[in-house]
Amino acid sequence: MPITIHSDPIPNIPWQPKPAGCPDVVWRYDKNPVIDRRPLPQATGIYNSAVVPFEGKFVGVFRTEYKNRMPHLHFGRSGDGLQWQFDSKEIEFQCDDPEIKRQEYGYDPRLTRIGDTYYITWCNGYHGPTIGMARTRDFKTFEQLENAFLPYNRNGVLFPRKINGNYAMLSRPSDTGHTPFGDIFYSESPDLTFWGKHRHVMSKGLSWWQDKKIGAGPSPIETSEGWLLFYHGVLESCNGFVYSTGAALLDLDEPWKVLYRTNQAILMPEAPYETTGLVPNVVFPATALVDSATGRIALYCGAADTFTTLAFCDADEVIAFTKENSQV
Ligand code: BMA
Repeated sequence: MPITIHSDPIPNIPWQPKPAGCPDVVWRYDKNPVIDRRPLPQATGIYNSAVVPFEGKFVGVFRTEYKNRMPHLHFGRSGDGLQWQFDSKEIEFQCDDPEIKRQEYGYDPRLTRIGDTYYITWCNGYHGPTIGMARTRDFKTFEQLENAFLPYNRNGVLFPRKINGNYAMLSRPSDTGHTPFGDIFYSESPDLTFWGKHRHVMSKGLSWWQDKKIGAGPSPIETSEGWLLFYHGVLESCNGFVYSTGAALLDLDEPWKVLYRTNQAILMPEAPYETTGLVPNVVFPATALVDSATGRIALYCGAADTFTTLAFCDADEVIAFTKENSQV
């Protein structure tokens, strides 16, 4: 039975076919990095960022790291998803409540469209990292909402539709530091303010590439085979953490049930821009654009906490690979 993908087509999705002889299910853009070092005068790099199609072009919310090494969220736009222009000032969120607006830093944004509204979730500094939320319809004004969870939490990722009548989000409870642990959990909310019905989705472990911690990547993609989730898995070596990418399929109605999960990384730090940078050996998927008409998927990844890169895969192939090479 052919796989169906429940989202809009993106006819101008950035894309390159798989190179002949490539043995992998995910392959890299041959002109990486898409966003190089020093993309703004005050920035060391832009990485781990969120892109969506908008009015026939592309826009995004970008983790922009300044020379004091503090991360801020900047807006950017692109005609083709490859050449980007960034606002030089960080996004100014609208909110009357100073307690909500408090943002010591913001990083690792994700963008999720639900209906005609685009939601940003990010790691928000509120007495430690937690999940910040904002929404926009036009990418001109951004309304900040309540932080979703108590500190400490990271990798908050919304599902692109309500589930069981509620908004749904994955997240990864953490600590204030570099968190030497971490599993993915699921939560629901009727109103994006009060979150509950917390469920465990999946744990770190099973094999070494994801032995230290895991975290959701881009918003899950709704397919006839389940929610396709790309996630990062972290190994701790004698030289520090190594961030790779895996894939999983979650049950459509009860997404805390994992149907399949890759028993190996489908993308690991190998290219020079992934192994060399401010934090070596990091490939961190934060956006998955999918063209439902062709099954083409473009993954925007942060690389070495310095660059933004593109990798590609095909929905049919990555789903088949996940099923055939699964360990749950
Ligand atoms: C995590 C986050 C990510 C980063 C990674 C590797 O804790 O800060 O944004 O890519 O570490 O440094």
